[in-house]
Amino acid sequence: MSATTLDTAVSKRVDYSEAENQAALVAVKAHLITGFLVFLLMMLAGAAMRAAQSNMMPVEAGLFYQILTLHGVGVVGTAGIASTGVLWYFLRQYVPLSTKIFWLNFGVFLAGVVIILGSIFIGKYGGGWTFLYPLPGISLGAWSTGAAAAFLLGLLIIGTGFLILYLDMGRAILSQYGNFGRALGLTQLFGKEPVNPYHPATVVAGTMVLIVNFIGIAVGAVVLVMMLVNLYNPEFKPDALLVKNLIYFFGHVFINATIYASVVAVYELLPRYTGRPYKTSKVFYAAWFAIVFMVMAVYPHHLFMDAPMPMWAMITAQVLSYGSGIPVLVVTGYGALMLVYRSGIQWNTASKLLILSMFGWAAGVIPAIIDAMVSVNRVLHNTLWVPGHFHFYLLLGLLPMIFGFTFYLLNGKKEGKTPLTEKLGFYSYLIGGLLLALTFLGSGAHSIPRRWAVHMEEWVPYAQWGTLAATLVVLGVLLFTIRVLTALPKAPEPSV
Ligand code: HEM
Ligand SMILES: [Cu+2]
Repeated sequence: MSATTLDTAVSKRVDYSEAENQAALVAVKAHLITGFLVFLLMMLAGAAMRAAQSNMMPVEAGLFYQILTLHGVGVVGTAGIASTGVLWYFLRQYVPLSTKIFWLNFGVFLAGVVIILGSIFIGKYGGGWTFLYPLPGISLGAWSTGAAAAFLLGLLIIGTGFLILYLDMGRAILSQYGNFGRALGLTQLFGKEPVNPYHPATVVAGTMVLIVNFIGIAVGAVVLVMMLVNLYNPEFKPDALLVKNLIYFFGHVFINATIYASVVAVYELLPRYTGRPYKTSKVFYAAWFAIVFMVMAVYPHHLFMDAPMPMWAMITAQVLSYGSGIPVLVVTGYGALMLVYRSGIQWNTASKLLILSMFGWAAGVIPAIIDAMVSVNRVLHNTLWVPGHFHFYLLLGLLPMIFGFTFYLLNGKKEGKTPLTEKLGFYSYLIGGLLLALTFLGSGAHSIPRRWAVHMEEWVPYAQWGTLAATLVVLGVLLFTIRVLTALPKAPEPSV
């Protein structure tokens, strides 16, 4: 297919002025640069934890839990803001989005981050990013009620920013497509409209993300408020199991939505590197429709150890967990392979990262599915197997999508010579990322618990390998970040 048909094949686009496009580009770059800087810092925090567990660096236990809290909340929040940058950049080409509101969410996010940093470093809050009730309120003196409240408040503020952004996305999608069903491609799926293979995949993904994350964050806001009330009014005691359900519903949906938001980089960019359009189809719509429900229904896999949970919820979660992620993963992976197969794809840092993301996502789901079996979960729950599976698909699946998009903005489509910083960065990141995930999985297989500040003598070798892996990842991201800081701000917008 020639470039011109590829251009016209893309469904109708919103007309913005040149100034509007420039302003939007600046805002997207701000999201990405923030992403790189914070990811780098959080990875240093991760490396510090591994170094502490391997006795290479003395870290007092209380501080370890502050770092753990910082790392968890930091990477998840950054994944949220950076993946929003990716999705927003492409979605605004199809529906009229407000750059002001995009900035507003960014500003609110930073304000929330400052409050959370204060709670951790000044207030010494170390109750984990999952703020499990009643832990924030019973620190036994490690941190004050105010510190816990600041942490919860910071999260609440960040969530509010996202809700506002999603309202704008919802408004824009409705103004263009009339209802979310049409935007998701359901009218085509159910035969009410003829199938249009050029219905943008980004609109489908964006609508799915908007629906699930809006619900997820709203639930998060409810539980955060419940816990804030409890902190200052201890007679108000919410049901602990209910609170855990609400928290994990929110956390599970939020982190999953970052992948579903970032994957639009694959849909949008692989066609540009292979010269073939990405066509949507009934199978594609069906997969995304299914995932709207599945991503919300499987969260009880975080509660397999909670005996009072109703049996039906456990069984549903187990069965759906096998399949959750699979529909979109298969459709996306297969679609990506078909695009790449004998296409003479242009290899550069961006396309390499995007292909890596397909591998990392697919491979990382396997240990997750294993852990979603109740019988296996009894053994692996709370071991390092769990960080093993999620570091796998976050480091090698999610981040490569975000990084790949950044290098597309930075280098455009052209082949040219790849700078050494990018080449070295890529391999250091790849090897380090694999080793990091595998040492976590190996540790889990040997029943080494997660979230332990101090490791027993016989666990130390794993932590040492983990520290080496962390160093490689940090080095890779450092090289990437240097390249991004020096070249991204002035990079012109790539033409399609
Ligand atoms: C150099 C890169 C990284 C290193 C060395 C690293 C290391 C660690 C370590 C040591 C832990 C605690 C494990 C334990 O329970 O003992 C951890 C937890 C975690 N990491 Fe990372 N990590 C890295 C990157 C990332 C990234 C990029 C993400 C997400 C995008 C991420 C998400 C998480 C999450 C969600 C937790 C769980 C926190 C908790 O248990 O409360 N990590 N990481
Ligand atoms: Cu989950």
